[in-house]
Amino acid sequence: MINVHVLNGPNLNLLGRREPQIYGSTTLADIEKLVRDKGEALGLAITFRQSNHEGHLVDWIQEAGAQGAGIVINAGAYTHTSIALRDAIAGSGAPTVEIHLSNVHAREGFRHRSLIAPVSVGVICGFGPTSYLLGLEAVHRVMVERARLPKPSQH
Ligand code: CA2
Repeated sequence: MINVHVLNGPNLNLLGRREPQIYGSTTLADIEKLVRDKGEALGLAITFRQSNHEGHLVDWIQEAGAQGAGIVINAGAYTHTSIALRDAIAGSGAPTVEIHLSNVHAREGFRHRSLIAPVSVGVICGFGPTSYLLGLEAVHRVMVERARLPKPSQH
């Protein structure tokens, strides 16, 4: 069975309770339910986590890599600052899709740069909670495709 870890960074625990004009009224628990339903439809095993602490996210990325799992990550503000997350994703070998609720490119300049995008398979942003479902579908497709391709020879 394909495993996907859906990881959420700082302040995403506040979703639906503050700043609804930017992030909407859906809570992280609502998003988890949507992700679990979509995961079931795709036949995926889902691990869904949130932390405000960078090191927890690093540990979870390493764990996903060790399990051969894929990652869908909304790293929140760490997206724009964290070399540690970038190194963890690169080192994990886990196919990773970066996602955001908001269209970060339509917002402040400091949100236009992502340190994790260059080590991710791709980026999805601007679709609200649907970004999570698109991210899940994308990582699923990448993992199915990679499993189908012959392994590169060692020579
Ligand atoms: O759009 C996204 O998903 C973001 O990752 C959200 C982050 C932001 O720093 C990124 O630039 C884009 C912020 C998450 C904070 O969420 C809150 C929710 C409610 C109230 C306050 C913060």
